[in-house]
Amino acid sequence: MSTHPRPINEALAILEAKKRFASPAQRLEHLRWMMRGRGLDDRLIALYRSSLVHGNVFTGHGQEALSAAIGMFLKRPITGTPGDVFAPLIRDTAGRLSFGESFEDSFRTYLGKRTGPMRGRDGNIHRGDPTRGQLPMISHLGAMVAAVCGTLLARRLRGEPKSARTVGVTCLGDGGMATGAAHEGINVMAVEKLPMVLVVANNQVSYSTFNDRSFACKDLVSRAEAYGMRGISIDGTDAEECLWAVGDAIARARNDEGPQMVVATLMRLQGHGTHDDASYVPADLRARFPDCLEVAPKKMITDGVIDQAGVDALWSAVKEEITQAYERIRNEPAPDPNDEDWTAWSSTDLTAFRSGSGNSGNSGNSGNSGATP
Ligand SMILES: Cc1ncc(C[n+]2csc(CCOP(=O)(O)OP(=O)(O)O)c2C)c(N)n1
Ligand SMILES: [Mg+2]
Repeated sequence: MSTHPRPINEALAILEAKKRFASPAQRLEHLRWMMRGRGLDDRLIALYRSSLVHGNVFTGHGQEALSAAIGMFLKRPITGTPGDVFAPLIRDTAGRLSFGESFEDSFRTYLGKRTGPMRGRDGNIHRGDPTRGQLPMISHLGAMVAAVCGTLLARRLRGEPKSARTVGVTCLGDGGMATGAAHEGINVMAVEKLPMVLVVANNQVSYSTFNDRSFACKDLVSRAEAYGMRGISIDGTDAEECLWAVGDAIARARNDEGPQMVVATLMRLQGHGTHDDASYVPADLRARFPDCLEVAPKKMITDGVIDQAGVDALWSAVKEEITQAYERIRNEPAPDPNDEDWTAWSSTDLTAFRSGSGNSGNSGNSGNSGATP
């Protein structure tokens, strides 16, 4: 059920979007990505409780339907073409997977393996791989809007042809929508008419701050018009609705219909992170929101898309995939300081400049020795 009543022309557009983006086959694929996201999050929590994870674990429980849909409609880069750009947030386990991140690379990062995309050097949730179109998260609170805008603007300035139009997507929470960084980024996105989609997950809480202390408008989607972009408000617990709304928004952005905002109403089903038991969330608020991973299979069974045995088989297959991925990487090596080429600066030239030596400052494999100011 949507939070906004829809006029007849919008209702017709929805029927069309359902056909294009929420076919039975797409709903099945979507369910699988949702399960993969939930399955990986649950496994990461178990590893965290076994003290095997470096850092904290933040999960996307309750947001899988929204997040999984994103990667399904983005084009992954293939050799010679850049592909779309996705800047996921801490709740986007499902979307990261559906956009092509492997279980192995997730596990590698959480376990601090040198074989992972961040080479065991960075916080687990800040992982990314720009060569695959996935930007490493700078912050959950608005910074990624500008990062995606910058990527798309750079492509425009380099003369990206319309026939090869790439799209950028990032996400924001209800709390993130109140930051200055988010406002600046969204304004650039609108003013520059970038082929970009902002997916807002209003999960009712910003850590322990509830909606009534985060914003005063009725629905965050009303901001879309103020910025000058198309916006749609959806029920983020309804998988089918997430599928067609996200698919449609990405297609419109790709089709030069300008920037898009999708605001999904849902509930964060766990604490802010594994360290937080969310005991401050009132039971009546929690009770208003179903779990998308319980609703979706039921609705798909009613619609004749799958039966219960099929749902059970999907869960077993997903859990097995995750176990096998973990087994494949669990004994991979951690970083070895003797083999690392750490410097305090990202550019060795800058290191030389700062150290005053004036020539190559990279000391090869000897860590920071001699280069640290
Ligand atoms: C400037 C800043 N302040 C505070 C934090 C800590 N922090 C990280 S996420 C978060 C809450 C974000 O809420 P919301 O945007 O609604 O996203 P959600 O966690 O609900 O997905 C806070 C307070 C931070 N990372 N940066
Ligand atoms: Mg929130």
